[in-house]
Amino acid sequence: MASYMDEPDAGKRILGRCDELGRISEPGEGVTRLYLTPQHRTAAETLVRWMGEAGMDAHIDEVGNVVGRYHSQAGGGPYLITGSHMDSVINAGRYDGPLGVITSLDCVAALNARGKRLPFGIEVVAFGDEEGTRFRTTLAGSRAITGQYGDDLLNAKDDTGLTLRDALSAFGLDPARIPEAARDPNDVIGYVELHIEQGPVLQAKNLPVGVVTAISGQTRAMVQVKGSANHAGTVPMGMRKDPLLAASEIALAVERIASSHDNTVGTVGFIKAEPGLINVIPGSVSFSIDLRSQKDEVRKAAFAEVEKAVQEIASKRGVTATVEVILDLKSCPCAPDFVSRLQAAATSTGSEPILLPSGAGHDGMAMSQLSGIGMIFVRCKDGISHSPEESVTAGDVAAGASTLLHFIENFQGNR
Ligand code: HGY
Ligand code: MN
Ligand code: MN
Repeated sequence: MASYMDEPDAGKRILGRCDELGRISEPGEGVTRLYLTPQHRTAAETLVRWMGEAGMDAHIDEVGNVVGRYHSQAGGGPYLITGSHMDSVINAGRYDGPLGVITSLDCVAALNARGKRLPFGIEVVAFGDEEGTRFRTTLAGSRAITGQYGDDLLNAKDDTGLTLRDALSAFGLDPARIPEAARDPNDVIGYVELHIEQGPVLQAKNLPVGVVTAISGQTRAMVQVKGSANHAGTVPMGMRKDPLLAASEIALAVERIASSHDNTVGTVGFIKAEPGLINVIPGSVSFSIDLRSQKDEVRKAAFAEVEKAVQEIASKRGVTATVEVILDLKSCPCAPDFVSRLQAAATSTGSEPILLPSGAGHDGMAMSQLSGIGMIFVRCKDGISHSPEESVTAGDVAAGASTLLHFIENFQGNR
């Protein structure tokens, strides 16, 4: 039977496994593989198998991350951690997360095929919950590994009302043992992640890979607007207290405020009107706000403007509004020596070592609690992501893989 490494082209090997993993999904368009679901279980078991074939000791940890260790020459650690997330948004592409997991695994498989061990260990992690799609608990997998897991996560509920605590138990995990997932910082010498760019820069510059300088900070909030439900046919327009129109005006204010600040983006991605009937003026509306900026002080100032606009619009329209911040993540710089080593690695593989920030969030924001972090971006078609249209080429994936492998093989085991 052909073995994984029989295919000499790393790009083709990696894309083949991204396709295989991408087929482990709920039915529907694209990939939907949510945290602690049967699809998570099947994908995790597949990754454990692949890691074992690459010479790693692999297991599913206390929060459902898949962890594989390729021990050092002396056996054991300390470990350079690499990987990405295995969960997805709904109707996702095949590469947001899995490309980093499979490429990291491919690097280890290539070393293993050569019988090569390094002065340090390599730990490949497939984080079970980076997106937070099911429980709105983003970075939950990496926060367990860095010992930042709190009851705020365990009490989070999915759309059926099931708590994360109960979902972990149903998955066969014991919430009381979550602290065992935390790493000893002395055992970790760095974190490096390969990820699709999810933006247009590399394509515009016609480059296969780029090196990330920093990950933008993000504020996520849920807004509740309460008006008075009423008959759509009888209430004159001037006498309405319509929360949906207030929410619409607030969404436009988010757009205006974000557009007025450099390198800042604002999105209303979720909105729900209740009772949600064609002939009823809604009584209440809930919606999300996702605000990001490369500079934390800019993000906080912009969010304060949004909160002010929410109250001004609500009082003008005779409705009430509450804003609940559900996530506040500081921007996260990549370690300067990781950036320069990744630039050297990119150059060695024939790519120009371009630097660029990440507007998307990544597990590195949590992993930076343990050690320095670095990120490699791989060009994706038209920058599209969080969509079944996500697309990469085997050539660019091979360039990303050789950049990551060069970084790993030349990494000095200092912290
Ligand atoms: O939202 C993000 O930036 C990432 O996809 N979790
Ligand atoms: Mn994503
Ligand atoms: Mn991602």
